[in-house]
Amino acid sequence: KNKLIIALILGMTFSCAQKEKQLKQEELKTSEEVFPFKMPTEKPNIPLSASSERMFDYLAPRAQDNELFSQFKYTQLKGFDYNNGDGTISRRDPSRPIFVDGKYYIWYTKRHTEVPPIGWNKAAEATDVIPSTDWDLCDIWYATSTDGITWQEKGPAVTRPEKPKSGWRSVATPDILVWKDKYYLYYQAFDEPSGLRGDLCPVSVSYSDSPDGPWIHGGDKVIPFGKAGEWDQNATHDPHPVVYKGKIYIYYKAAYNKWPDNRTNYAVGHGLVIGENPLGPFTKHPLNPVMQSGHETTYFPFKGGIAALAIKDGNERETMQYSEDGVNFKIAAGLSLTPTAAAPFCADAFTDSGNGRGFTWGLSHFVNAGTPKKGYSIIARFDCDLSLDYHEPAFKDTGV
Ligand code: AAL
Repeated sequence: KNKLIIALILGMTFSCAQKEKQLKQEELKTSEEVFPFKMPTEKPNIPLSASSERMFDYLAPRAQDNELFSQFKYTQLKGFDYNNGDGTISRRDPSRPIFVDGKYYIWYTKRHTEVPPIGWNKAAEATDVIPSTDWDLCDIWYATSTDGITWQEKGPAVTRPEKPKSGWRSVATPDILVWKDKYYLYYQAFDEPSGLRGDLCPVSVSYSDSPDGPWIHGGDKVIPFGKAGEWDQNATHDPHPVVYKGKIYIYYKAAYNKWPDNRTNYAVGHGLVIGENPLGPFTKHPLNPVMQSGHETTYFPFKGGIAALAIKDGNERETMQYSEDGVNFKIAAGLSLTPTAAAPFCADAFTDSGNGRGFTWGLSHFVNAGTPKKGYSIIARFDCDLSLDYHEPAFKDTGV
């Protein structure tokens, strides 16, 4: 009888062990089937590593299926003269192109000075004709193009007003808004050389009935500084308007502890102001900063929400982010060789379609195209595949 019981116990133990082994093998088999031969589109119900788990947080687990992933290709523009690269002419921080009557229009920071910038650390030596940085002593110029590659520089759009009006030292970093058949240029207005307290500057606005101007001054400090001690207490930069949910959303940048303070605590955040009149007033979003990484602002309608390209600064630099509400952004894709100060051509940036389609090209800038002593910037075109309507496999990460 005892022998029988022992045999039974042994038998049961053996079959349990067998079952466990079989289960483990099945698990393994399932996991092997799922990775890496066939990437699932939805999270499989099996134990996953942290990285595998995370993949399903993106718009698609495979980068090449992710509509907010792309690679970037750059093309030199034709039609801009740079004085043989001697550093006396610079173009940077382009606006997003808009298409009006068969032509693309862009606005940008243009510096044409007798000498190249002497550097922000020597800003005290800057004069009325010697620029400290690349964006000191600048005006806002515009150019048109029929193909986005060859541009015709048309002339100044907004120039520096006389001293002591806001922007007398430099007007720079413009972006455009089209609202109720009128055009609005938002830009930074400097009252001191950059590198001193010049960078602690606010945003001004000018408007026109035509993209060819003339431009009428519409106001200063339209994105007011935060109160003392707040993250945007002394700078509102890179204004970037989008029309969303019937309102004007302007994203902007502020750098914590930028010049002339020491830069050990330097960090960049982006805020959002919302309004219904392009000349203001605008209300700051209570959750500002809405973005804690990135440098120059690039935001665009995508599906029902807003997507953003975060470059250069912060833990999440070189990422594409997406928010369903224009406020709460999450990483949608990691990117590389991202366009600096990117200004995409989005046909729906101001149409409030509720179904943003993305873009396939835009403009960006490259800084210090010259030697450090002849520093200047150039505007270049980038092409990519961030459009829901047009896909070019060459830009996707094919792994080839
Ligand atoms: C840029 C922008 C702003 C800064 C400076 C000129 O690329 O972030 O415009 O003030 O650098």
